[in-house]
Amino acid sequence: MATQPAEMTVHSAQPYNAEPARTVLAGRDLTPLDAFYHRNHATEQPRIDPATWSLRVDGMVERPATFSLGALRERFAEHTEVVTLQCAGNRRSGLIEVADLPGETPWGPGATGTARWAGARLADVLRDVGVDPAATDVVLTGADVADEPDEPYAVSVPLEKALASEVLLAWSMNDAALPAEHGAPVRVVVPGWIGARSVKWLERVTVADAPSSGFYQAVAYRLLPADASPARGRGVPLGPIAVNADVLSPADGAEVPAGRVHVTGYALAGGDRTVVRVDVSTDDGATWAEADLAPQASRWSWRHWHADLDLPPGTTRVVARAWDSAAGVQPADPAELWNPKGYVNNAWARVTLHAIAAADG
Ligand SMILES: Nc1nc2c(c(=O)[nH]1)N[C@H]1C(S)=C(S)[C@@H](COP(=O)(O)O)O[C@H]1N2
Ligand SMILES: [Mo]
Repeated sequence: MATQPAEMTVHSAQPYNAEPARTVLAGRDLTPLDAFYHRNHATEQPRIDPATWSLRVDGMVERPATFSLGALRERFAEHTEVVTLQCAGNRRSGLIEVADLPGETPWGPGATGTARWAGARLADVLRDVGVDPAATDVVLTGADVADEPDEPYAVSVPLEKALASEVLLAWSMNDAALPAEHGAPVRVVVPGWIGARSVKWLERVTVADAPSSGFYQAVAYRLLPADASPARGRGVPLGPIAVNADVLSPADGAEVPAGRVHVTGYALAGGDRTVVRVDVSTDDGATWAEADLAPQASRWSWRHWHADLDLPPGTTRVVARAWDSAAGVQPADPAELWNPKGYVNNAWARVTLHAIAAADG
């Protein structure tokens, strides 16, 4: 079926940061490649020739090794996981309404998407080279270098997560070769964790006894108290995603016929939790109704929901919140979670709908 390429909201061309409209994400377990958000830090996307690319695995390992793409694919079994990626900055625009966040990309609801990823398990590669028992972290380094700071994109994950069977070195996305802009030839996919840990254009895996000292681990992607300013080592590094949800259809501000309105959205539990309930409200949370949940496509994916609401003519704000399997629920107010880098806005989802009474006669 030929479809038009999805229209993206481009926040910046270089680095390329873009997100789809929320309605494009609605009702699909897998996000089409042309509607998958892009989040980059470097001005230029690195140009990598897969024929000469190699992955270096070093640090606290018994047998440091270098794998060509062919060697990686031949030596390690391919595994598939359906995983939702979500940028820590998703929904930042809701925090900017509370207080400005100069210099931070004003992401709407679309800095998230779900794909079927296939590749080698990072655990299999690490076991192959032999991990030193004193190691605690795994540093993942990409090929791209931003203007400021002038260092490659590198972050780390704790060894325990790196060894979990769901963490992939992916070369395929939605049954196609991984697109260059999503990190080809090989990217990391760290299910349940903020998108920043899923390093694209992977070049090096370094086993270590400390987290990465790089900018994106030690300064950025950390949760700070509201009155703190970012500094090396301040705040806590963001790892597992917090429970979140959004309304995906109708669009925010849409005009709909008054009466029964079909509202749909997604919920994402984050970490290794699952979505257990989604509530919707048309009176700002005074009363709630339970939404119907679609199956969760995988432990690592979002779960779509829908509800039929009876809307009177006029303007109604539809509110939604999700609960996860650890009894976590979204907070009501973005002001409660405002933080100086504008991360993890998981306040209740809110869209405004204008219901139009049917014309008589
Ligand atoms: N090498 C590299 N990996 C990266 C990034 C980057 O800028 N460079 N951005 C990270 C962030 S913040 C996110 S949210 C995801 C976005 O992945 P996507 O562009 O494929 O959607 O990639 C992560 N991996
Ligand atoms: Mo991100």
